[in-house]
Amino acid sequence: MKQEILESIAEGVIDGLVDEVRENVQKAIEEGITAKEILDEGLIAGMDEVGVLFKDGEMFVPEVLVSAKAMQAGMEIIKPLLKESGAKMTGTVLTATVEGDLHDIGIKLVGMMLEGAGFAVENIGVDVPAQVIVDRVKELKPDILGLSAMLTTTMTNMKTVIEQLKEEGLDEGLHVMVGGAPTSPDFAKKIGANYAADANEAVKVAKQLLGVA
Ligand code: B1M
Repeated sequence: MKQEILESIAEGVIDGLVDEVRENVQKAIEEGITAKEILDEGLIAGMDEVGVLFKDGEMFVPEVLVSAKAMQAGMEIIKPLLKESGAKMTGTVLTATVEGDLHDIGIKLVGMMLEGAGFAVENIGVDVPAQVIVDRVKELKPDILGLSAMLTTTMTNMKTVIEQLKEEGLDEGLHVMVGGAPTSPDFAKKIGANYAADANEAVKVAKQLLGVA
């Protein structure tokens, strides 16, 4: 019974069935399944599979977004229970689209996939000035800072953020991950960051950085 419910949650996430995931998560709680089990063996298991299907070209961006919505619907129900039980998230990630850049579909997808993998994610929006990002890093103390840029004219602002983090001594113990169409592994290396090509790779890189791969 327990396995059956968890599998139907995972399948609901893969198929993007928001209401069904919500109902099955509620049912799982009533059956005494812990929030951590629902997260790991239901919601994250489903998103893991979505990641594989996305990578293999068997799922596309709109479908991934619907799956992420279903996953988030389940997350909303278990979040308070997870807090109560003190279950540890995989890590904390702060994300932003750098100054001058209004593109956010990609970084939101990255955030959703990271949440699906058990990371706590805070997105502070688009067109975010370096100082605002640095100030939020200071307050939140995330494990990873994820920066996105979709324009060749804004990708240089990623370097500004990293320089400012260094100036304020906030780079110690903080991993910076960058991505977005104009960025590349070479560019990331040059500015002292880690690179991920897409949402799926972002999860892989984030896990590697925190040693939870
Ligand atoms: Co704009 N745009 N856009 N745009 N737009 C591009 C990026 C462009 C390539 C289109 C083109 O000309 N072929 C081009 C950039 C050219 C360049 O600089 N080399 C461009 C341009 C020029 C512009 C404007 C300047 C147009 C104008 O006004 N003249 C303008 C700029 C506004 C600004 O930002 N200041 C502009 C505006 C817009 C809209 C507002 C209309 C809209 C954005 C809506 C929104 O995001 N809310 C828009 C869109 C939709 C696009 C395209 C068509 C699609 C982008 C997208 O959402 N893709 C885009 C062309 C294209 O890419 N085909 C284009 C889907 C998304 C899931 O993929 O964003 O690549 P993507 O994200 C991926 C990866 O990149 C990666 O993972 C994601 C998921 O797999 N990734 C990360 C992203 N961030 C990451 C961070 C990570 C790791 C991975 O770690 C932290």
